[in-house]
Amino acid sequence: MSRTLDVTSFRPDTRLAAAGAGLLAAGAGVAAAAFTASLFTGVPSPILSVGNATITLAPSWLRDFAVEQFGTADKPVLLAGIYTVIAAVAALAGLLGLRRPWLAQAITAILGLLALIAAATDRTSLSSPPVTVLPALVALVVSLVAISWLLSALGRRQQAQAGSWSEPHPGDDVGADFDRRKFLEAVAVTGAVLIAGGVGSRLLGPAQALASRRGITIPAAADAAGAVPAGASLDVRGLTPYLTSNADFYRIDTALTPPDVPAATWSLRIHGAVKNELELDFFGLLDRRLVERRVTLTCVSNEIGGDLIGNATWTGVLLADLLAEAGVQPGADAVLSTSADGFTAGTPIEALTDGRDAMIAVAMNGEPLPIEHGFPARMVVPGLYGYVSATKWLTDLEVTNFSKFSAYWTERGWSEQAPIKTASRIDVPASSATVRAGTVAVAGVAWAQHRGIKAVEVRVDGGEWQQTRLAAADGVDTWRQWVWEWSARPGDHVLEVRATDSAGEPQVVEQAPPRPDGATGLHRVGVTVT
Ligand SMILES: Nc1nc2c(c(=O)[nH]1)N[C@H]1C(S)=C(S)[C@@H](COP(=O)(O)O)O[C@H]1N2
Ligand SMILES: [Mo]
Repeated sequence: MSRTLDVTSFRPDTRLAAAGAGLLAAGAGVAAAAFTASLFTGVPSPILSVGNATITLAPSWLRDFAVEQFGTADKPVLLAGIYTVIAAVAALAGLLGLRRPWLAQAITAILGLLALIAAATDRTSLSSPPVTVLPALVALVVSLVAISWLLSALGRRQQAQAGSWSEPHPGDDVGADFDRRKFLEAVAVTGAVLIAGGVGSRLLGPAQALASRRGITIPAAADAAGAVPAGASLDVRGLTPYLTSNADFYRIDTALTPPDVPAATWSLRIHGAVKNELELDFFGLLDRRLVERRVTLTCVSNEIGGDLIGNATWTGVLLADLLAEAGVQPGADAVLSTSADGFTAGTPIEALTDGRDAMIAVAMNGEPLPIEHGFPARMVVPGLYGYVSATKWLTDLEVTNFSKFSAYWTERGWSEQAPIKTASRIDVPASSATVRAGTVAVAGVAWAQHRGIKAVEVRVDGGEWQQTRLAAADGVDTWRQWVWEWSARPGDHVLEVRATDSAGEPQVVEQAPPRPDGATGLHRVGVTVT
């Protein structure tokens, strides 16, 4: 180190204060930038942009190494690394600034410019250039002003009249009698910016996914679902609507609060037994061929007659397309999906590639996925219970074998594989209802996803099975409404329903609880006719 940059002659506490000033200035810049970013929708903080740039620029061996070493923690590790490098450079800048304030400013400016470039080239940003680079600009300005101010208060003795500084002589410990009051003032203000920015962005932080969601427009699907067939919806009071609104859709997951995953930071890795590993970001996913399909989801925990079932229009990318691109190696029989909150599901590759519309969904009923239904992306697989297929907040797909893992619910005593069982439900009359004698509409829904419903029958008091009238079919992946006109005579009666799938297989009559692979039995409703 040249003599003029030699800072070793300063007292340790002066050097500590200088390094601290560098750290504080950088911290204030980073915090103010994070706060600025959180004010906008889908604008990553400069730290995230630098992370994204690092991932883009890193040689593949390094990426592979990181993933191997840290697995799903690779991103936190990367961010920690970025913070560490910035802290080290900032502390050094502060130290060097004791002798050469312009050098500290130059180093700060270079850091800021790198952040600007990373932000400007960050394709995960939902916003356009002026807003995208605004946080980095804030980081640059705040840290530059802060370091200048802190060093001016610390590094040199102030000339009484001019307020300009004398060039120190090498070896002077100018810090020995620095303007302590001025320095503490600068520390207090910079510290306040750091704390306010940090707290502010934290407060807005949990809403990041919500803010990000508001900024997203899902492109029209190249392969649209088309209109619901006329007659798929029956006009019966009290009958469950054919399409379930997002607000009414059942929700099942292990998350106390849904993971907060803004689209800008989301990525999906498709790896394992594949020829070409894929890494997708949200916008890359939207750029692909989107399909739109109506699919009825069902929870394995749904009791006979229960309501853990809903029918929505999903938009997404076919898993078959993605797996074809990745190139599944022969012998693999499962895809292990993992969510941002660590939930896992194992799905047979067969169900993802046999021509059914298994997809990574990004929209539900024409809107970006609601946060609690998996924003930004989830799996939807027609015909399989949710716990083995419908992973929300999806982040990772590993092509593998069932023999090599045990998914979340499988570990807890549920079956490894779980196709949805044919089932039916009576919606009206409601259980224990009292109805007037005469013609009574008995109606409900029946489902056998990916096989389709061929018939629904009803019987009264254990009598003859009566054919009901089915609503128009809307493919095989959705439930089907049915109605039967009952000539109800006074008294207490028991109504029962049974469905038959399109292969002619009737639903299982024998009662069984949901565990381990779905309930069986007939839905029975007792009514009083007066
Ligand atoms: N990340 C995550 N995804 C999940 C779950 C979960 O606990 N965590 N539960 C699954 C289960 S059991 C079901 S039935 C469906 C329910 O999806 P929904 O909440 O959108 O109706 O999500 C599936 N996906
Ligand atoms: Mo479920």
